[in-house]
Amino acid sequence: MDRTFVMIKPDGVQRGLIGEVVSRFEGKGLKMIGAKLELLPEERVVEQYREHLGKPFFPGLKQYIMSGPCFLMVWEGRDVVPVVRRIVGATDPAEAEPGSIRGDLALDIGRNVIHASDSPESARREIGIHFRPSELVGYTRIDEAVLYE
Ligand code: D4T
Repeated sequence: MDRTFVMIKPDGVQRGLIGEVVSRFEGKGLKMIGAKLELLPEERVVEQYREHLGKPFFPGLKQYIMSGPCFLMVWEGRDVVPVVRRIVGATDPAEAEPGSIRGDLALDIGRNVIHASDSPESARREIGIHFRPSELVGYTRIDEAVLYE
């Protein structure tokens, strides 16, 4: 099964949206195999967003991500990377479709509630930045027998 990395950013945690976000992924049939609430150290924020180093929004982004706890998760399921990106919605909440997390729950690109990996390669890299293998739990969900053909 494919895996992806998802992170509820400090605005989402502060606004009490952890449960709402988790329940959307659970309802879809995806399986959570790792989760933790953490204040991220600077090195991991820089590693996470290394493609944006040097961009004008990077200092503000780093400060915001480090401003409070983030809720980090790993989710598993068929085609989980694109499936989760669609549930999350466009980066700019003003463009995000209603029904998506950002479309329903955010207004500002700089406070867009959630991050999700944009490719299987990014997912592998980001899971490796934030989780040790021992923090990921392999198990069978009771509904898996009816979720997939
Ligand atoms: P993340 O990585 O947070 O899930 O966002 P996306 O994958 O959807 O979008 P991204 O990598 O292009 O942007 C990373 C992060 O930077 C913030 N940002 C982005 C910002 O504050 N101003 C901007 O102009 C852009 C492009 C939002 C998400």
